[in-house]
Amino acid sequence: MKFAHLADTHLGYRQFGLHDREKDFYEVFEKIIDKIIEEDVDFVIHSGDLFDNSRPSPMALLTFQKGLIKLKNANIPIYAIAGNHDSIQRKGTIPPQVLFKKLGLKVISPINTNYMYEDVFIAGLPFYPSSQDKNLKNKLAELSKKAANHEKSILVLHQGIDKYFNLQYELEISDIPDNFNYYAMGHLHNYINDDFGKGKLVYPGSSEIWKTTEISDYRKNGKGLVIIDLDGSKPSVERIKIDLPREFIERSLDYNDLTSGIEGIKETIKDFDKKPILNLTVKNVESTFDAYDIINEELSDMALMVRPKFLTPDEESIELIINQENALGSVEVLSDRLKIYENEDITKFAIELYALLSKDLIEDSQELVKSFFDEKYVDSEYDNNKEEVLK
Ligand SMILES: [Mn+2]
Repeated sequence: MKFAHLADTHLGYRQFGLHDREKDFYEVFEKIIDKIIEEDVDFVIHSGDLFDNSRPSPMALLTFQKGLIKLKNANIPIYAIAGNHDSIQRKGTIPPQVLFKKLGLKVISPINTNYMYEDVFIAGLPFYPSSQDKNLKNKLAELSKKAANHEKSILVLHQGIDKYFNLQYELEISDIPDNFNYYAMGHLHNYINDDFGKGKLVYPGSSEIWKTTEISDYRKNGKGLVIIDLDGSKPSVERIKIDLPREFIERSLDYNDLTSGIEGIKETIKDFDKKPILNLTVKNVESTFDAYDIINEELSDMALMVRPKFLTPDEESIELIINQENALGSVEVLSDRLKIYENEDITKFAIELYALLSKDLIEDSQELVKSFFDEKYVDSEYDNNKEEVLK
């Protein structure tokens, strides 16, 4: 028996505000679906962050709907959980995944934690924030008990684990029940394939470069999905790389020899099908104005976006300031962006948090976040009545 595992497809994400980047994410998703069908798997697992946010655009929803229908026509069921991006961690809210239940999507939720595919027990939970870690651990213990009755079992989660994710995590590796055969993880955008419990623990990673910090893992492991064969005594995992529609080029240039640096880049990218994103670091800069103009003039037609960073001869970074007179201060920008929530409490909270973080007052910031959360969101009964609405 074979199944495909993917996660963090972030449909609807518009990187750098570019519509072309949004389309890249759709294109990769379509390629993944075609690959899954070609591989003729028995079923599919999506481990969260299917969509980039909890209110996806019609185009993001439609892209998923198309993929889901293709899978359905190929007789391949798909199981999915909500991640931190495509859900709101608040009582009474539902993730967009539930829209597709009638089209056959098997949503794994606190209400419906487990399914059977023939003799395989498939269980999981949506993303739980760290404020809910007790709740999460109790639920994991329940699922572990149920899994004990089955020879083959899969646990689906969208969480950070300390072993792989030491900055922000909700679970330590020892919190994870060890009696499942396969751990279908989501959340970490890099590729991880580890031994754990009775089998394998895998983060397939994001399907596209969601953040430029993912580029080094992408060079090493590619982006894509995994196909798991459950037939042996231990599951075997095959990494399937999916070509990304567009290249990210990272180059260092010397201000004193910009011309030859630029020529080198032009030579590299001249035959690309799609315009690349250029991440450039320009060293020994004397005038950002000058450097910015030259780079833009020479490269902007050949690139989807040029993202330059400027360093002085002492390696200090220089802020590029455009049109200073009309520029908004950071607090104004913040409150402007938060207007969409139409909620003064949120704006006030964000500005206070910004002020604390700007002064590196980490503990005060954590305190502020915690009290805001406790005050606004009821902790108990967190996952009761999610989805009740749609029953
Ligand atoms: Mn994600």
